[in-house]
Amino acid sequence: MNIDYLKKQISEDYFKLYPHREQDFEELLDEILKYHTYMKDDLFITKSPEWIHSPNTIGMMLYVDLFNGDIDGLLNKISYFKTLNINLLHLMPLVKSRKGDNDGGYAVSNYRELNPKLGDMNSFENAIKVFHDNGIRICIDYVINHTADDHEWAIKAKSGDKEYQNYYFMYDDYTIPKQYEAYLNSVFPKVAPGNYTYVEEINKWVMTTFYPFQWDLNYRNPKVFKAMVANLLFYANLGIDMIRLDAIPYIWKTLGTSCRNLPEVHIILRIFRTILMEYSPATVLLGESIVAPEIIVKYFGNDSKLECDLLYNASYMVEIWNSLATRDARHIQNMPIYKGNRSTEWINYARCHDDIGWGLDEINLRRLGFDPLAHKQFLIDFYLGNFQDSFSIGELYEYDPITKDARNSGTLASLSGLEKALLERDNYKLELALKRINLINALIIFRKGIPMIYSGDEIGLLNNYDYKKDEDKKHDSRWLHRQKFDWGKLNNIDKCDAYEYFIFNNLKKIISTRKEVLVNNRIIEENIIYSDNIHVLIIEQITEIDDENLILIFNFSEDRQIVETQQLKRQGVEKHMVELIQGKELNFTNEYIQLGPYEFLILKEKNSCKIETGYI
Ligand code: OTU
Repeated sequence: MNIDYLKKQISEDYFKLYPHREQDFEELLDEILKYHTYMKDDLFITKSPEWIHSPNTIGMMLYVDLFNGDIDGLLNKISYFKTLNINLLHLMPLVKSRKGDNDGGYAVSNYRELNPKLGDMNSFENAIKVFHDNGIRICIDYVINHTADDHEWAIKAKSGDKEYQNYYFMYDDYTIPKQYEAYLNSVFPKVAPGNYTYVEEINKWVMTTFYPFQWDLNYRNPKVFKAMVANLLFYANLGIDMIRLDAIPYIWKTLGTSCRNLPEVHIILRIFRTILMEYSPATVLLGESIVAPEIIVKYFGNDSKLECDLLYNASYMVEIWNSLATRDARHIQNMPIYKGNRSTEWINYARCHDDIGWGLDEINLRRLGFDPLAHKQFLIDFYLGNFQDSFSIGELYEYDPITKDARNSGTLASLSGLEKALLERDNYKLELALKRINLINALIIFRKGIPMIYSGDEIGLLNNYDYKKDEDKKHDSRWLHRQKFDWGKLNNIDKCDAYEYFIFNNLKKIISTRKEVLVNNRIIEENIIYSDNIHVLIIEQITEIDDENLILIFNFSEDRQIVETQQLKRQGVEKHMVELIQGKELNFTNEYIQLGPYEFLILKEKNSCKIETGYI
């Protein structure tokens, strides 16, 4: 690491945030040097972040305790990950969090101690090595917007220590908080309305954008910035490959603004990125910003000023659910394909530990003739299961009885119709639900980017209603889809009449096909191919190797669909192709391509096709 070079790289940005704080800047650089001396040489499986572009990289996110008890339990399941070809694990918050409600671990009491139920830092560090030896990379959360109210800094602040009170936003009365509130929305309007909490012990108002026990950190204080950089380097030193920065849009606050997505956030991310690039180039940053599509993409930065290496493709996720409810693929089709710069990738996912918020592109909706408000209401009702003929069973999250606004909770399987089909003992609906799940998996695994599977979805776990009995969880319907992994169900993946068999083995096949077909190759660009059929999405994937391009076709409806080959030919697709999952051939001399309910086709030109195809 060349500290003088780094200094040159970050100084301009640093002084934008902290004008005239030369002393603090020197302290930051000293801190970076200090951490560097602790760094072990053999930590990283690769020294470059290139692995994020490899089509081989397939992720799974899970809560360590819910998955298999603790870190040792996780290590025992390495062969399970290998069966599915999973080689990137996002371990949900695993550092110490407050007792009682802790927002699923997102209220951190100590960034450097493991949740004692899971193990300790030493065993975790060893586990990372074992995972690396097995070719599995590790991602963990870094909750940077707030700490828990029992973090050491918060405790010191509560004891009256002015230095630590300045780590947060604290006011003696409600005057300034009120001025802030005039411009702010609530993130959790139902369970945690407002952005400030009165803390009796110190008779002060504390900024708490999320839950009242999550205290917002004050990045205007260079000491906070330095401490948070130090934690970042601590994680890099552990050998963590990917650091998920939680809730990035919120980290900088300015009175009189929405306190979301402010320019200073980008500066902070740029500095984080630049430090890591020099400090440990193989460690990548995944930014979590679930906001409007055109705002999300800005967190990639640009070619000269990189920010996050990876971002959640939240817009794609929402468009998948939207197109499934409407059976109208135009929504996804018209979604702008935001290109990050060369060194970035999207994380493609269908479900995660959070709710689905319906942040659709309003201009696109209007263009298609939908009223955005009414349409959002339709989606909320549809995935709740209230809408007539909806296949879904879910719950509302953060329902506002006045505006009727809400988000939706539920597992991939339940939102896709599996729970309803089983309840109604309807084999036809069951068949459709399974096909829908399969389609969703193909949509996230075949697109450019890193697919991230939410643990449990690979065996079709249904909604779990037990959280309603838990005092600390019952107010938060996201627990509907956060449940213990059901290892008993895994026995069913070998029984060919079980739905777990269908879901698991098809997913496995989709993943292995992606790996085989893109071996030594990578997708560099995606283009939409238009047809008259609004239920069908067609994507052309241009790959690095000429003549190895792919055509993906997805039917979003439960009806048979037809695409005229003439329309594809007009857009340059004129080949004798092979479908890679099923093995069938498609000859474009036929007038039509026919698609069954929710069928998808992964097509490659026949002549270039060397891989073995065939159904599971
Ligand atoms: C994240 O989500 C986490 O994923 C949640 O599980 C946490 O509760 C939360 O942060 C607080 O730590 O509002 O509904 O734009 O959307 O950060 C989920 C980003 C959330 C926010 C996101 C947040």
